[in-house]
This record gives sequence, C-alpha cells and structure tokens, in this order.
Amino acid sequence: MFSYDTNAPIDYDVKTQNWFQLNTSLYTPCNTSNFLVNNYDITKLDQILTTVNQYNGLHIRTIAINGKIPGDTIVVPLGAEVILRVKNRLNTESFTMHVHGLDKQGLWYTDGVAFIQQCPIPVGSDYSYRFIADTPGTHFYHGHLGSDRGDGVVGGFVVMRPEEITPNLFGDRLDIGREYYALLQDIGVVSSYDQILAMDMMTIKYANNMDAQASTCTSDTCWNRTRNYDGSAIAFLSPLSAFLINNKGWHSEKDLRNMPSNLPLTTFLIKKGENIKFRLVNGGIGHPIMIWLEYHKLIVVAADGLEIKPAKVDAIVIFPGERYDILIQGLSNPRQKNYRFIFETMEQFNWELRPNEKSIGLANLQYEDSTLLDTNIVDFYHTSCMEQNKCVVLNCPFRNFAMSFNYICFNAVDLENGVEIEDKEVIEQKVFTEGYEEYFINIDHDNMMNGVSFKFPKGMPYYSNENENQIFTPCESSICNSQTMSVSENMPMMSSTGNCNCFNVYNFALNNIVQLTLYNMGNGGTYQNGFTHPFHLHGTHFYVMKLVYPPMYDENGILNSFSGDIPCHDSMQNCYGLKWTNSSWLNGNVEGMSKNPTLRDTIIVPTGGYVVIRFRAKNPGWWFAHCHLLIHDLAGMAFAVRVGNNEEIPKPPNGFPHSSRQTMQ
Ligand SMILES: [Cu+2]
Repeated sequence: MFSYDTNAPIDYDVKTQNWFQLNTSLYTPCNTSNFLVNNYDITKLDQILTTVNQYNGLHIRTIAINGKIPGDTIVVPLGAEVILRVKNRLNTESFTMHVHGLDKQGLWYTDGVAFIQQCPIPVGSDYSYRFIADTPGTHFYHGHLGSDRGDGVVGGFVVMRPEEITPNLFGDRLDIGREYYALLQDIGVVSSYDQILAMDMMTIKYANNMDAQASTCTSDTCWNRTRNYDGSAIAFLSPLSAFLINNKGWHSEKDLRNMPSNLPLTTFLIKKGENIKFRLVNGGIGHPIMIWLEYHKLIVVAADGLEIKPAKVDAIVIFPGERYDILIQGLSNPRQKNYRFIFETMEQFNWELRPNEKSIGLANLQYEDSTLLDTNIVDFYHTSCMEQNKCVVLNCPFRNFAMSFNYICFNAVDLENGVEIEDKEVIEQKVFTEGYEEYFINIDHDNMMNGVSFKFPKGMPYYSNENENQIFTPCESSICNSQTMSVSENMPMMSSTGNCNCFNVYNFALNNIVQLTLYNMGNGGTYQNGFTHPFHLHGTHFYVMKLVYPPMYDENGILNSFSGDIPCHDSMQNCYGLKWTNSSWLNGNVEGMSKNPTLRDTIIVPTGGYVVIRFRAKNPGWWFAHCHLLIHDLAGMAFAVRVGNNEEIPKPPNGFPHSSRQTMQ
C-alpha cells in the first residue's frame, strides 16, 4: 500500500476489517505488536481509498499518475482538441504516453511511441501532447517505453459521442442509468520492471524470490510457467499477485475465496432493474482475463470502443490492449446484496500439463436498494453453466473448450459491426488489381515478427533521411524471412539474431487498401510452446475479416494441429515466407471472410491459426505495430509502419524535439 499521512504505510486486517498505520521505526521488530492501531476513522479511511490507492494490499514499487494508479479516467467529447500535459517527476526513468485507441489522423508525432514518434520524456522534463479525440469509445492511455505501463503508467480515456445512447438486443436503444469504467491490471509477485530484467538475463525462475533447490521445491518456493486451456503458454513471468479492478485488488487467493465480503474490493452500484454500462479494459501486461458476473448475462455492445451488434454472452476473455463495453440489466428481484465479477487467469495447466488452480480477482456489483445482507458465498465454479445449457464465452484464444467443460466459445470474428461501413471497397472479396497490398506475417515466436526481432532506432526515423545507418540497423529481409533461416528454440528472448535483430519497417502507400495475414504456426511456438498474441496496430483501426483456429485439439483440449489454409504442416517446420495454400486466395480473394466485420485496433492471433485484417492506409506517418503482451513487445515482437512517402507524411511542428543531433534535420 501507499504511504499516508506521516509516510507510514497503511495496512488492512482482513479478519477484523481494521486499518492500521504501521510503525516505521528501524529499531523495532516488525511484528504485529508494533502496529500502531488507528482508531477506526471513516473519514481517514475514505482518504486512504480515494487519495491513496489501495492497490493489491502489499508494499510494492509503482509509478503513479498524479498520485494515483490507474491515473484518472479522462473523458472528452468526440472531436475535442485535447492537450495532455505530462510532467516527468520520476527519479531515474524516462517514459512516453500513448492514447491506445485513438487514430490520431494526421498527427502521428503525437502518438507517443518512444524512438519512432518522439524521444522519451527525460527526468524532470515537461511534455505536451496536443491532438484531436478522433475515435469514439472506450480507450486508455499508457506509457510506451520499456516496462512503464506495467509499473503503473496507465489510465482510462473515453471519447463520448454527443447524446450517446447504447444499443440493445433486438435493435432498440437504451438509456443507461450509470456507466462505469473498469481498468483491469495484472500485478505480479515480481514487478513488471523486474520481469523484463530477469527475462533478458534468463534469470526469471529465480527472480520470483524462489531460489529453492528442486529437491525442496514446493508450490510456495518454486514457480514454473503455466498454460492456457489449449496448452499454449501464458506470457506472464511471475505468479499473479492480484488482478486490480481500477485501483483495488487483493493479494491473497485464500481471502478472496473465503472472505470476499471482508475485503475492500471495488464496488459498482446498481439499482433493481437499472441498465448499467461497463467499459472493460485490459490494461495489463500478460494475462488474458476471463470475466464472469454471477447470475447476470453480459450484453456486449462495443469492441475496442466501436459499436457492434449487441451479443449476449456469459463470459468474455479480454487480452491486454482489448476493450469491450458491456450492458448489464439489473435484476428486478436480486437474491444477493453483492453479485461478484469474477476475473480469472486462463492458467488451466501447469507446464507439465497437470491441472492448475487459476488465480482470481473479484469486484462487487452491489444492489444499493437491496436490504439483504452480504455473504461470502461466490459461485466460483459457474454452476449455472450446464451440460445441456452451456455458457457462452466470447473471444476464446482456441476453437473450443474440451467437452468436459460446460462452456462453449463465441469467436470474436463472429461479432458484427453495428454501424454502416462507409468505405465498402475495403471489405470486398475479389482479386484486387491496383491500390492494394498484402503481407503475410508469421508470429509464432515470442520475440519476432516474421523472423525479425525489432530493434528500436536511436532517433526518430522521420528525421533520418540520408543518414539512416547512423540511426538504425536495416533488415536484410531476404535472410530473415526465408524458410531456411534457422532459429534456436531456446534463444534468449532479447539476444541479437544477427542481421535479423534490426529496424523492421513496412511501407504502405498512402490510400492503398492493406491486407495483413498474421499467422501463428511453425517451429517457433511448436504445438504447445506457442502463445496467442494480441496484435495491436497504431494509427488506424482495421476490419477483422477472418479469424481461424486450428482444426484439431485432443480430448483434453490441447492443440495438436495447424490450420491447413497456410502450408505449415507441422511443428518442426520453419514456416516463414508462406502464403495461402490455395493460391486463388491471393490479392484479396480470401474465402470465408466476414461480410460485416468489426473495426478493431487489437485482435488475437490464436496459436496454430491466423487472422486476416484489412484497412485503408489513409493516415500518413510513422506508426507502430506490436504484440500487446509486454514481454513480447519488448523482446522484439513489433514492427514500424510508414504510411506514405516523406512528402506525404505530415511534418511535426518546428522545434519538435527529436534528437541530440538536431543538425540532422
Ligand atoms: Cu505476443
């Protein structure tokens, strides 16, 4: 927890529900007899919870925004000009700020990607971002340098349409009683910063304060990686300490499971029969989060901020970077005071494929007009899901759950756009002959895009012109992307891969239609060591035209095949440089594409499968694309994007800070 008042940390006792101010004297032992008990003072408690965040209930190093984590949610009207003034008052770290979800049309240099779009903001400096809120809906802002967004540089950002009303099932629209913004974060036992360091140094097994010898290893003293329901890996290099829902979470699984009503959880208020909108945002760094709300259906009304045809589901999986707006219809006769949001990791197996107890987080949906008393009973096992009436889970990273589960998957690609698609040519299935570009990008590893590990330039490439080699290492794509390139499976994630650790850039001609086929197959991941990656593209939203899972899983749900649409036949094969198995699908003529695709800025690329996305490259500038799992992004699973040529790319204002060698301009 945070320091409060006299800089003494505040702690909370779950059993007695009392708050304590700790004795910070270095000369007294830190056992409970030395706690200084505050008289229970509700005004002080309010201050603790509002001006000093509760966080996960432990004392950890974080970065706060105006003293808060997450930073305050910024709400602006669509089309507003926004000035975001950032003052770096950290002791040692520079950072940048990216508003995730805004296209920033014509304003690429305000998008906040360090080294591509600006220089990092140094310690002690001030920096202003000035831009137009050009994309409606639920977004968030976060740091875009190193591990900053995992260490607390994150907050909500919402762009409201004038007189916004929310779609409902059956085509009617609803007035919303209240709406809530819920930013979710995954806090590890080891900080985001230390996870990155340890990953780079190959010491992560030991960085979790778990240096036990194998012979004495217990679940408390040794940690190993965990796997998703399909056997693919989870990209989080530490045991989960807590899910934070806005600023609150709790580190103890035992307390969460046994005494949830004693815990200071985030509580969202609702009245009987009231319609409530939640803007759910995964602002975390590694965990896909499966979200349930006891005995309530979730009506999904927007994805990545943009309206979709409402879809009714029982649970949603949200990957880091994704957002879903959901509508909750308040029960007319609630049988509980508090219904719980249950946030689950997807750690179904340990590394040896034995069953693993998932980590959870909780928040309350509280009926403020209910006279019932709260209880500690939580439906952790989703008993309303039954064999004859399975629960529907949106956005699974695999085709389906194993038969033993009472859940079935609803594919994110089956969501439909809720508004008229204006530029219909972008979504057509035909053989394009001009104004069209397509790329195949294999992302089966955890540190590369198509065999290339991204290396940041030393300065903004916009200003490099003829001095490119001084600023970045160009890629020799004929080597990196070929099927003959050999890749060591145990390669340290951030090690140099020779000429393939370089400044990887895709150039799209201004106003062309661009199709990216992102596939996740080959020896990089193999069947069981791969990941589902949330792919995020800056500077534009894209249509999700097709999303395909592998055809086969074994009876336990474990992946054992790749989609045959791309000729990557087995997990021993190096699958770079491949195109469609059926060559008549080239140039835009892909079979089975969505007729009414949703517009996203982040989409999963499932292990063993692929996704096809399309957009018109109408926002000239230097942009960035990357996996939104923090450790993958930092290990090089990223590429730069340049839309338009130098003359077409908007020039940053005169005096825009970009290099210590300003003369290069
Ligand atoms: Cu990834």
